[in-house]
Amino acid sequence: MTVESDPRSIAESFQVDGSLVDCRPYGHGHIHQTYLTSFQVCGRICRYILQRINSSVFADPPAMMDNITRVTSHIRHKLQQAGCKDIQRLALTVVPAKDGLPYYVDGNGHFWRMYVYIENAITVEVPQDCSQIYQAAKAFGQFIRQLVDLPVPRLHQTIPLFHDGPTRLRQLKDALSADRLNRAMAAKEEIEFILEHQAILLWPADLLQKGILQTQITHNDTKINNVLLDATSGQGLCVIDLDTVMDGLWIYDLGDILRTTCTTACEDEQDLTKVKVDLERYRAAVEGFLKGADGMIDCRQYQYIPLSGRFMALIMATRFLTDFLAGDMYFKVSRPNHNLDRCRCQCRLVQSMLQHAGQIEGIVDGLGY
Ligand code: ADP
Ligand code: GN1
Ligand code: MG
Repeated sequence: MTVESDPRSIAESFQVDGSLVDCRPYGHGHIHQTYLTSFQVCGRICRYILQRINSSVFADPPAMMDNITRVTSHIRHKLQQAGCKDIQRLALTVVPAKDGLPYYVDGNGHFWRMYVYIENAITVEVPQDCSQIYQAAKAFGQFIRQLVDLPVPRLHQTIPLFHDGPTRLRQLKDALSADRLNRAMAAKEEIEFILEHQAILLWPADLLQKGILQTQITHNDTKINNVLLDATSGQGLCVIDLDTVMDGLWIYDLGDILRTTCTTACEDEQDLTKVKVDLERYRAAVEGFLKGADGMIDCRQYQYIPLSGRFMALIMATRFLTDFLAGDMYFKVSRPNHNLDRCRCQCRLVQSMLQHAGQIEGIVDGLGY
């Protein structure tokens, strides 16, 4: 039996000064094991985020860390050129391991990494108001703009076909035909809903193939808790969780921030009556993202904005359902049927987006282009 590595001793394998005084689980991410660590240095406390990388999800952690190192250096350089102050809080800083690599491999072959903890910042799971939504979406929009001139070579594809609708649909169908745990019965309505609405999943890949949409570097995981907001001013501070930064479509990034902010319900809300689009929230996400992207998105493509939210909500419904059927192997779960609840919630959100399609188009028409 393998003995799990103690995060406290792993923390000391990175280039940090001082002595470790605290190490505790942190955050609500679905993928990695995240810890907040505190070191005492000359009477002062310095904090760092330590993460055990989930290598079932990310097959090549060194390639992923290579992407992250390049992306964070590029952003830092741009901020320096623009004369920004407080750059340590505006871009993630990777702390190298003692051997100089941007990760550490423990005795069990697990990969770990460390970031400087950004102080006086918050992450929200459900935004309290439209201002938080606007600020978060603006930060994600700015992020894709900052990366438009990242020098070659292309970033590694850390998860191939990550947002490819046809692939996700096929994975669902495979899990459904295997139905290893006899769970399909419990998800009858959701399976029907996704299959009935599968055209929503196929649309982006089709537009990409026709050359109507082009790839650029995108974040690909722009849910609201992947951006830090300044605790004092409320402004968008720093985009985090850079594991999936790679070639993608802007509709993935706008779609995911829309999906996670256009309702007051959490992603795993069990009371489905709470899961509905709030049009003011929707508008705040669209306006923030376009403001941050600052002309990066051709206004002739604004017609795809309504599609973006529907696409990301349905692709997440599909992935949650696939994982439910496969036995909860991918997303962290904390209760029975957790992935099924998440799937239900996303299906309901798609339904509400479709019900409000006219008003959503009105928001897009009002953008003034
Ligand atoms: P996951 O991929 O599992 O979602 P994240 O990288 O998003 O992991 O980290 C989980 C949480 O930890 C984030 O939602 C955020 O609250 C917090 N976090 C991560 N990095 C930092 C950082 N550098 N400074 C402050 N908080 C952070
Ligand atoms: C995962 O890592 P985290 O929790 O920010 C997932 C996203 C999903 C999200 C749903 C690499 O994001 O794609 O949208 O859960 N990340 C990966 O909450 O699969
Ligand atoms: Mg995250």
